[in-house]
Amino acid sequence: MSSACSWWVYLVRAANGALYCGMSNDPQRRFAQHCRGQGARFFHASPAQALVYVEACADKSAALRRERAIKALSKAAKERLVRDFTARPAQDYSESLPPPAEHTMHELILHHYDASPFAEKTRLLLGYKQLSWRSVEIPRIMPKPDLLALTGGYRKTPVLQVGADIYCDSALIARRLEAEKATPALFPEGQEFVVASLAQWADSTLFLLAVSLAFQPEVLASRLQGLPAAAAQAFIDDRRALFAGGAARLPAAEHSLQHWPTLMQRLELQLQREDGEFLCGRPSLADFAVAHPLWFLAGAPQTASLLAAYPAVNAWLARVLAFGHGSPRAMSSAEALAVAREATPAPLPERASQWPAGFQAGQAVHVAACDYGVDPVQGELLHADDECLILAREDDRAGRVHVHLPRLGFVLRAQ
Ligand SMILES: N[C@@H](CCC(=O)N[C@@H](CS)C(=O)NCC(=O)O)C(=O)O
Repeated sequence: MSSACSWWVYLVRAANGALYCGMSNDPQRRFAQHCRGQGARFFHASPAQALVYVEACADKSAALRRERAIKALSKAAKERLVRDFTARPAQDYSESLPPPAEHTMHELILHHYDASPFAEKTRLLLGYKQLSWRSVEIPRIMPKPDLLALTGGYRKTPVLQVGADIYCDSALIARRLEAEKATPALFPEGQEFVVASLAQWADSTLFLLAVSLAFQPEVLASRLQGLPAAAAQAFIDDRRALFAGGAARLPAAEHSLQHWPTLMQRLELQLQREDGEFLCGRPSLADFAVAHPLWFLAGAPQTASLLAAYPAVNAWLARVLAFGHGSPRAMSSAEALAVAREATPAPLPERASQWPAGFQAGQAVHVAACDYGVDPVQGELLHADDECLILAREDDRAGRVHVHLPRLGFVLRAQ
């Protein structure tokens, strides 16, 4: 076996004695991730303890076949593999491991501003997971030259940066944070679809309803009170432009005012149940997604009254907000650009690529949100799987970056 080979199957022993089989182009890094509870739910039941078997494969598809074959073996046959492997002379054992790849741990950098509901959702996710992060304040309206140097065109708030990897949209950021730290989970096992779908509904329907209530002319006027007239007008013009060209429409305030109590009453009834501490029993992404539009309305006296009649909703909202924001430390946008420039994008995910029909690796593409803020990101398509697209792009100020965008709610087009 030669260490020049780039794909491996491996077995990891969990603390309870069970064996986990996986494949990777860097089994030691993979093992380190498993030790942090990442990369396989298997280790949520019992933590990873030792990398006990590695086998070199000719290429990725050979590794996939071998992984399937090993997974199909009986426990006794897997134990035999481990015994024979570890019984080999020590030198042989270490020679068969690939050289450890160089991986730098980068800080989580959130580009956001205080008043943004989606930023508040993301700050609470960071608090829920008790993560440390760097906070870069971005402008509320265009232009956002430093942010766009990283994203290549995506302008919405927030954006997460990890070294030279840029994550657009809070739904994808949630998945990145789950990969960063598996517990406490945002997608509790067995509830992944329900949680993601409820969050998607809240991030779209419920959020737009809340915005239409907060942007009623007299409410908006008092929200913008204190701003010079020109700045208030610039904000209004910016938000009008934000919705140009996208599929989303703000509901008329007249409709939202009539629909709002029905939704609040449903939420109230669900939360009044004895076990109604959180929407799906234990905390999940759904709580944070439903909470941020309510936080937005609660933040202004003219709209806070829309929540007043729902005591269980208020108690639940206080519980969600009590997760706090984790440990942020300010960073300037210039520093964040320097981090991107000096970093190398992380290796691409090992998950098999799911290319959308008609697209392939290396193609020049652009990707844009479908709903609003549809400014496209252009780049070279590197990876596509069920949840995300990754584009590579070069920027004069940010260097080579990988921009990660969600599949859902975004459209990919050939350039
Ligand atoms: N689907 C996006 C929506 C983000 C969004 O709409 N953010 C608002 C602020 S809460 C925004 O970008 N407004 C315009 C801006 O900040 O420039 C996500 O989940 O991140």
